[in-house]
Amino acid sequence: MALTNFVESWVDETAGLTKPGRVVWCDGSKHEYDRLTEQMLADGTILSLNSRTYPNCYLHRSDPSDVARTEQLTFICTRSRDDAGPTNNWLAPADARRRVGGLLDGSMRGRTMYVIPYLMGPTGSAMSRVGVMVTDSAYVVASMHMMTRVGETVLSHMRHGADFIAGAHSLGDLSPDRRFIAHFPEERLIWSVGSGYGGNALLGKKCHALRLGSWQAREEGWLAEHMLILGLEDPEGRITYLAAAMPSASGKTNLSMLVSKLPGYRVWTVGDDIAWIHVGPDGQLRAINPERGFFGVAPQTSDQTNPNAMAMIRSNTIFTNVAATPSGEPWWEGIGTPPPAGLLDWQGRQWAPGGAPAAHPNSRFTVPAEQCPSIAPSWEDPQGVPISGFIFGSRLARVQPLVSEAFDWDHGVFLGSAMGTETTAAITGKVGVVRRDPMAMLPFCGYNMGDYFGHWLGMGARLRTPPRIFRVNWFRRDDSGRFLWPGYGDNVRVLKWIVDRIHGIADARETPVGYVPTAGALELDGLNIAPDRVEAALHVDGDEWLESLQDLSEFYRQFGSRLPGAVAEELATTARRLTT
Ligand code: OXD
Ligand code: MN
Repeated sequence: MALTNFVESWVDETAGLTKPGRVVWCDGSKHEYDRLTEQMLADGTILSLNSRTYPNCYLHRSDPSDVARTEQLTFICTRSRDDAGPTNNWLAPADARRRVGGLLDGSMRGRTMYVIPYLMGPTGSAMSRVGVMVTDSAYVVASMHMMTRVGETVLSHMRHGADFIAGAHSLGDLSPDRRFIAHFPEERLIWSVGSGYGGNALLGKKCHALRLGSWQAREEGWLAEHMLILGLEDPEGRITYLAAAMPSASGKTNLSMLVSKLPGYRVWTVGDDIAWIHVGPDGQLRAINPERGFFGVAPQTSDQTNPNAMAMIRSNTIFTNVAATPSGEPWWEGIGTPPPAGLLDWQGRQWAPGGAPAAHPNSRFTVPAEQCPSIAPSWEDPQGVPISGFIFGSRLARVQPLVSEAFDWDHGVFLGSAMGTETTAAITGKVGVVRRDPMAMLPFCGYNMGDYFGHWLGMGARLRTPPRIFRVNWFRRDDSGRFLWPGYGDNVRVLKWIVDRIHGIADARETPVGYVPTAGALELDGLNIAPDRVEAALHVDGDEWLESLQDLSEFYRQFGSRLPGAVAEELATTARRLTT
């Protein structure tokens, strides 16, 4: 297939800027992947793991200063600052071109520039979108092979010659002082320099599928969300699909691959991180997973918390920043086996108990989705899967009950916009601080978040039957700091209530913040939990809520006139319900 002129001329222009020693077009083949791994083994970018117990698995140790997304160095570069909105870092496009362009200028001298044509979404789907990325990192190319569909043939999905997101990535000198991740939504362009780490460097993921994706979704009338997609199969064999937004490192991967503790129920995985959701011709929402692999957080992944993930990462996996045992196996905190003598930490140093964690808290595995034992047969359906419910989940010790259901679409959008969460290791900064993270999109919404709430409200109006919207919080604690709910495989009990509500067969009581399960409505058979703990997990505390609404109205204030009236109205109504 002939390449479009637009793609060729953008690649030429970028090579003119970065001045690589040579240019290689990637075809996405196994042969190419094998060649890249050989080369990376030879130059030390990756190390082999135990080829008997972890065949075709490798360990990559990143630069120690390059271990997480760097939100403070991530910019949305729109002509008008207001279009990026108060929750994004903003640079004027001309300034960004000067500053980031200065770093990209000659950054690939003596290096290979790989050109990666890639597809986000299943082959043959009208919902899939094309990207063309260049990079000087072989590790990024190998990771893109797993996370996206790579090869020139994907260009046939373009609707016209310029219908692609262009992304230039260079490792630069890896210095955090010369690191930028700049998005130019008006030009459908991403420039990333100075980091080789996942979300900063695998441009298909957060930069394309979420930041530019959300911009494009608003223009074209769909949703690009930080959501897993799962199907819950019930004992009658019916599968109900749900999409769930949760902040980074808050258990999305575990939930999407959950092994049910309830007989007769089964979770099917469609995606673990991102959902692109369109309105079908019949007024039904349909979702695809734009990714092709999983880039999951390793620590605390075990046979107890996520047996499916443990099974899928036994082959063809790249581990990043995990610890390594003397027999060449990956190890991390919470893997379920004690640290063996002779363990090497994530930087390759001898590890001793009592010190810093052996694996970096944000260490990862990158693996093809098809290796997941619970992957849904429908996961690559070009039509997507029908979405019957949305879940917004956050990590909060207080306030938010285990599960609640919104009164209607607008109330659900309000509850999503009100999400607060305790921060985790997936971003650089403080861990465990509560921050507002509407719909888990704070770091990923590529435009003014006030407009984003408006876009959500507008989508509801286009739907024949808008999906029900739920809030969940697996992380509520008692006064002594112990989790009230066991979580993991037992979360299927909450999913069952959600699906039963959707099908009109589960009981709920009304509270000022939504419907919560009545005593007895959650299936607790086989779970050894005191009734007062379940009650505490479901409790709605008026004072805690009023306090949190105060903080929320502060958060909303920054959006000024871009905050939709309906959202402000929901806040006022909730406060009224809580005080009367
Ligand atoms: C991720 C993240 O890597 O959200 O998925 O940080
Ligand atoms: Mn994520």
